[in-house]
Amino acid sequence: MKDANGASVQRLSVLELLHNKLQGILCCLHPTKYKTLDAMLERKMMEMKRASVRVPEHLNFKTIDSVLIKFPQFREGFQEIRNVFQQYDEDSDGILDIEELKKCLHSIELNDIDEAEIDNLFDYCNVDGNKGMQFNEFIVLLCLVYLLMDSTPAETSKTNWPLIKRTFDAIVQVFLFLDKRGDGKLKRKDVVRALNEASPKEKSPAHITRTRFKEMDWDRNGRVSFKEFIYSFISWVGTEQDSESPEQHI
Ligand SMILES: [Ca+2]
Ligand SMILES: [Ca+2]
Ligand SMILES: [Ca+2]
Repeated sequence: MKDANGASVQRLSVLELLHNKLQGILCCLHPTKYKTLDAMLERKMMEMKRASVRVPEHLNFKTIDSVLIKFPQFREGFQEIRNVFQQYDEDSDGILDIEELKKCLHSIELNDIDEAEIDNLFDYCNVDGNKGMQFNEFIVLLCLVYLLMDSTPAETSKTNWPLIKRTFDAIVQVFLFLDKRGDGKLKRKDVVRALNEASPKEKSPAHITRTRFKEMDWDRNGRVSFKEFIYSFISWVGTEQDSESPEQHI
C-alpha cells in the first residue's frame, strides 16, 4: 500500500516511531530523506538557539577570536573521536564501512538507533561518495547521532565520552554564534556580521568573508546548513594528524 508520495505505509510507521524518538523535532514526512535530515537539523538548531541563553560562559562565543582560541580543545576532542574510529576500523583501511559503523554504534550502546536510521545517516554523511566513512565523515555522523537521537553513548573506560560531547556542544555553539537570526541556517549576511565582530576596528575584507561563505556553501544554494558548516569547521580546525598543515583559519 502506498501513500501519496509513493512511500509504503509500513515505511511510514517505522518513520513515525523514529519521529517519537526524535522528540517531535520532525513534524511531517518529507519524501526526500536528505531534506528530512536537513530539516530536522535546522529545527534542532533553532531549538538550541532559543535555549542558548543558558549556555555556560565558556561556550558563549561572542567573537570569532573566542572560537579560534579554542581550536586546540577542538583538536583534542577530534583526537578522542579518532581513537573510537580506529578501534572500530577492524581491517585498518582508514574507513569505516557500513558493517564496522553498525558494530561501532551498537557497541557503544546507542540502542535507540535502528538499522534503517544508520543506513540513512551513513548516506547523508558520506559526502565524498566513497563507500565508507572517512574520519571527518565519522565525526559528522557521530555529532548528528548525538544531536538528533537523544541518545548518548554508554560510558566506557576506553573512551572519554564527556570530552566528545563537550566538543559537539561547542561546535553547535559556534554555529549558533554565526546564525545571527536563529533560523538554523547561515546566510552570507550572518557570516559577514559574525566575522566582523572579531575585531570591530578591523573589518574582514569583503572578499575574505565571501570566500569563506562560498567554501561552506557546497551546493551553492545561498545558505549554509549545519552539515555544510560542520564539514568546513572540521577542516579549519584540522585534526590531530594533519594539524601540521591546517587550512588557513577564518
Ligand atoms: Ca575499515
Ligand atoms: Ca566516504
Ligand atoms: Ca548550502
